[in-house]
Amino acid sequence: MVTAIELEEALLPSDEDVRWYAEHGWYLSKKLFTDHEVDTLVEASEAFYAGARSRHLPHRPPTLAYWEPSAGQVQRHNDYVHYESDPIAAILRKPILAAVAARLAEADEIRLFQSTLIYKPPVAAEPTNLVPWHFDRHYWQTCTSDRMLTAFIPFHDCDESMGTITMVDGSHLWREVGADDSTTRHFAHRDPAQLEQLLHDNARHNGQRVRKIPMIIPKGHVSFHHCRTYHGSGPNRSDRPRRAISLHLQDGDNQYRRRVLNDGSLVRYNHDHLVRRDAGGDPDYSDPEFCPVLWRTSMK
Ligand SMILES: O=C(O)CCC(=O)C(=O)O
Ligand SMILES: [Fe+2]
Repeated sequence: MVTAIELEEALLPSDEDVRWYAEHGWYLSKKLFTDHEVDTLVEASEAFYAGARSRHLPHRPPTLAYWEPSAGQVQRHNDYVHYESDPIAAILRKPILAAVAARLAEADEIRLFQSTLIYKPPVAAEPTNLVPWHFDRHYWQTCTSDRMLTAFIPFHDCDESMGTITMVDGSHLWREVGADDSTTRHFAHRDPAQLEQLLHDNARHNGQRVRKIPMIIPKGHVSFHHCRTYHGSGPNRSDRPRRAISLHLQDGDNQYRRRVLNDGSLVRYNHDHLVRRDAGGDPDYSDPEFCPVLWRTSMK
């Protein structure tokens, strides 16, 4: 008889999958969530959009993404959804998800870093639905770790017609050119054409061409990407909303670091306005209220 533990182990990336991720910078998981769990995410997100909160953020940090109904039919982003919605957090905390991340990142511990609830309305020409090329490490310059990664969790089968997440294969291994302080700004505040150009400049600098891989993600499966993998996504040309959560994850070693821009100003991530301080007075990225531990290998 197959035990529950063996079943779950079969969902983990194999050694070959881990090597694949190291080489390509992305990985499509097996079915980690049941249909029921995914359907619960749809219901809980609709409740969230209608105003349901388990608790509110104590205050809104300056660059918080926070869609509200008054913004209308644009792409919706809501950060800290794991903090504000217990029904959603309960599913995001499913151990197998972070166990997969731990294997990929080759880390003993995985903590939640951020979660963003995302909704692309089914409007083919909606400009805000486009996610320009970027990599997540740019937003996390106050982090010490280069092993952070993101789990992209759609709430349904997700393909190109819905504007699924698209990876630039192997780009996490590139050396970056043209990086300046503007890379710390979120893609929603930058010019997409300029970002497309920057992607191609980077490929050329590394003697590579841009290979775009749209992730075809069946319901319950999860797409993972390394924090230096370029990715983006296109319009939602389907007749249904594209619903997802981007779950950003940190390895146990990640910590805050001071990062000063050329003009002398300090880079600040939204956590820096919310989390507790460590012994040295710096933001503590292991504050269990905002950045709970999701997996420790010793928990196995
Ligand atoms: O919504 C998308 O297609 C991209 C989301 C994203 O940038 C991420 O998961 O890091
Ligand atoms: Fe991203």
